[in-house]
Amino acid sequence: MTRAFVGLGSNLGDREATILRALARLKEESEIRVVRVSTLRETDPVGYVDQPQFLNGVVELETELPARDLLTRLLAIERELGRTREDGPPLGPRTIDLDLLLYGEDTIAEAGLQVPHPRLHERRFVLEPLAEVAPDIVIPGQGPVETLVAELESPG
Ligand code: PH2
Ligand code: MG
Ligand code: MG
Repeated sequence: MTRAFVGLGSNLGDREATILRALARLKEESEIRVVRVSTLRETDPVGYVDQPQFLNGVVELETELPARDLLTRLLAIERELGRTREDGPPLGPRTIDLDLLLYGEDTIAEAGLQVPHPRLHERRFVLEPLAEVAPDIVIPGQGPVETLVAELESPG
């Protein structure tokens, strides 16, 4: 069993309903256990700022799946819930974004699969909900999540 964390994000359509559907779909997967879900919070868009406010959160999972297979499930759920990648800027609006943030203590750098998520340590919209569900967590190569939250300066 591996403890994994997934970032939840939406800024198109009924954001909360879509995130709740994504969580329901994760619970249906027999190799995935949903352990804990953070509160969902309204956040200002980061990176590409000319887009609607996001709803963001983090879910803690336990899974038997290898990281690559977990990622494949996440991308399939994104597609099921109407996510398309063809149109719009890379950091632009999305109905649902499920980002694999952490997979146990593993560091993975493969095509399409980077764990810890490469921008996790600098994003308030990820670090705060992550610290809420797992205040004890240490991010490989970065340090304790509580320290990273304390070091955040600008919003986002
Ligand atoms: N996701 C992005 C880009 N910018 N900003 C916020 N507030 N929340 C996000 O989830 C987000 C973002 C790319 O995935
Ligand atoms: Mg993503
Ligand atoms: Mg993302």
